[in-house]
Amino acid sequence: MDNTPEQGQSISAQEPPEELKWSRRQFIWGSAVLGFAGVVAMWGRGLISSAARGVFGSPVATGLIHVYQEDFYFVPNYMTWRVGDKMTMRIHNMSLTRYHEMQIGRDVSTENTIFGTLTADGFLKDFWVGVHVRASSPYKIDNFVTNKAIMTFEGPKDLYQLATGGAFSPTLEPGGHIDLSFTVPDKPGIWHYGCFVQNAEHWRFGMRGILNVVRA
Ligand SMILES: [Cu+2]
Repeated sequence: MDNTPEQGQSISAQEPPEELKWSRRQFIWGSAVLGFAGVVAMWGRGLISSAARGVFGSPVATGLIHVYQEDFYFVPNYMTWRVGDKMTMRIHNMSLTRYHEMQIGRDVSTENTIFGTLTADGFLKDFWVGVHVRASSPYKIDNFVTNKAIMTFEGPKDLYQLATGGAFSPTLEPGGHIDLSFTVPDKPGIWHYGCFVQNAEHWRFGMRGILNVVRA
């Protein structure tokens, strides 16, 4: 019985070493830090960022922004713009083989075919109507429908391959790009952007995005 602790000296009754004595406050702060680290780690995986985006919206894009067209998606596929911000949107067609366009609007047009009702050639409601847009740095433009935007063009106008019909939309050849400078109009709410090239196949393949326009 030599190993039995004497009364008053049992292990459980001993004071823990000083460094193990976490106060309640330390515990709460420690948990908060660990929780925050977890959130940051998950943010990297996009889980929290997409959840937060659903609640708070994506970070506001302003100044010079880049939109990349790929086969068949946009990067980014979600943007938030703030009314009154001055923006230059540089659209790049990154495809090596495909033409791509970018319309922004609401209400996709449809047509009835023997295959049923199909997406037609674009949006019925054009975001760019009445917006002052300055176009510049045109390169490898297939055609550019400006619809009812109020346009100014930098450089020789024939480089823009101006065309008519449908919503505002530059269509870029593979490797092409264009800059569009504008002040975000007071048209708040959710808008959509998309590419309707090849009988709207690109749109159906998922070449689309969401634009959230917020008031300052
Ligand atoms: Cu496309």
